[in-house]
Amino acid sequence: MATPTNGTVASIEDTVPASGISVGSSEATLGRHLGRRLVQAGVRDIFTVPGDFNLTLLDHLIAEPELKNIGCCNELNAGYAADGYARSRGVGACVVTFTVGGLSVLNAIAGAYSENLPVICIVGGPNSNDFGTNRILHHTIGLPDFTQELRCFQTVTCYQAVVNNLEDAHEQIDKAISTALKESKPVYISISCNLAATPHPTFIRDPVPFSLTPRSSNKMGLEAAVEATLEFLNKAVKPMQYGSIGWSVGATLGYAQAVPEKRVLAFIGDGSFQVTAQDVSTMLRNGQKTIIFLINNGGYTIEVEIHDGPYNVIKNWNYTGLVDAIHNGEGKCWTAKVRYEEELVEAITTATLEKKDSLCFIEVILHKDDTSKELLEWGSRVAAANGRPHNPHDVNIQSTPRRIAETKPVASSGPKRTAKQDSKTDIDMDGHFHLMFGRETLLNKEVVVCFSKEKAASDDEVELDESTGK
Ligand SMILES: Cc1ncc(C[n+]2csc(CCOP(=O)(O)OP(=O)(O)O)c2C)c(N)n1
Ligand SMILES: [Mg+2]
Repeated sequence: MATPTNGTVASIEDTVPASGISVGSSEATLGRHLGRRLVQAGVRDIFTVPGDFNLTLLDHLIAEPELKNIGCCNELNAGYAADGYARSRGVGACVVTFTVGGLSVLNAIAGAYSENLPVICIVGGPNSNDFGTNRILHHTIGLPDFTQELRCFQTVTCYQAVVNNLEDAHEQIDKAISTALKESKPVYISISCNLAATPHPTFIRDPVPFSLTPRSSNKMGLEAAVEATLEFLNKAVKPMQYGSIGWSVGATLGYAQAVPEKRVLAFIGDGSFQVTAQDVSTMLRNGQKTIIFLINNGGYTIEVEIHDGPYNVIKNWNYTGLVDAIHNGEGKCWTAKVRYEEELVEAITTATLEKKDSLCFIEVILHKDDTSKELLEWGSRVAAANGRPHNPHDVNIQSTPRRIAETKPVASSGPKRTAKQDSKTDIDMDGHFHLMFGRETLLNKEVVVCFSKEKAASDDEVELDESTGK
């Protein structure tokens, strides 16, 4: 057995393991170790899509009793779900397969980076023996280059661990997880597919090189800080957000998974929903009872307010029919389509009383021009900014393409944003409802405002006053 390079655990082979795990035990594998580390960091659910490079890893992760596998319909949604989960639990994780999965999840990880979320993105990677062999692997673009995926992740994560040997696996995993927590940014961990099931002495007990002590807080101090922060944010000029549409479906899935005792309300635009709709399936599969308000205004209204054209009109779907089809008789689901205020009020009443244990999907039909003044103003500002005439003297030399080899990972100690976004902030309404706003839909939806006034009555009941539909 090779000597571990991680000095903190180099001599544990002969000691009695604190966790009672012996090297011969099936719990001493790299995969099990990663699973335990995730649990120690606060992860209870992992959002996954299988692929041949990560199958063994998944076996070992789900063997960890405290870790639940939440299989998603695609990697982008798995990443968004980890984002939503991290908003609630302080950390989230997704597991995908090499390159085809990795490049799909990238957009979600970039969003998590922009929003300071510690998302641990785990990729099942190539066999350790293949590194440095110039072999062309499947699921790659056909070049003998294993670093393509890694280089993409370098730009959107604060740390990357490529685990292709057992000696420093422990150290690399700990470094990645602790960096994610410390910097509140996503990290990338690639695990060679042939190592996940392999035991090593460094995996047999739990040295804790990073602090995992629960964060305690002083209630009064916290309230004062929240108040001061809110005041500051309300005055702040909002920064441009990452704003990738489709985020809200996956993020709702992840957030709801993290707070099973609460009910999440999601307001999702029709255009955004069409990007990631599949994972309503995963919500149903996991018994979630979110209320989704699908805002059907027939297209990309935000884009209309910036610059209109035929491309902003989308195909109208039978949204309730789609959700019914996904439901397919498995799980609890209720759908409704509403056009008038009274119908909306009635649907909310049903969703919160009779159907309180079901996933409720309420399609709200709005006129395509039903937008707020703020959105109209915002649209003209964006149009003006995008339409500035070309001025060669203004062109930043950074815009000249650089060779990839020159590209450096994003410095994790870079400037922190001072103001936080509005549309993704979840609002805890007396511990009952959590509102998740589609990034692109908040600005122009009056319907959102009315719900945020309400307070639920008791811990066991979820109530919305009928007047909330106004
Ligand atoms: C992944 C991605 N693709 C394209 C865009 C550009 N975009 C911004 S808003 C938007 C339309 C959103 O439509 P919808 O969810 O129906 O909201 P609405 O504006 O109609 O309220 C699009 C296509 C984006 N932000 N993200
Ligand atoms: Mg729309």
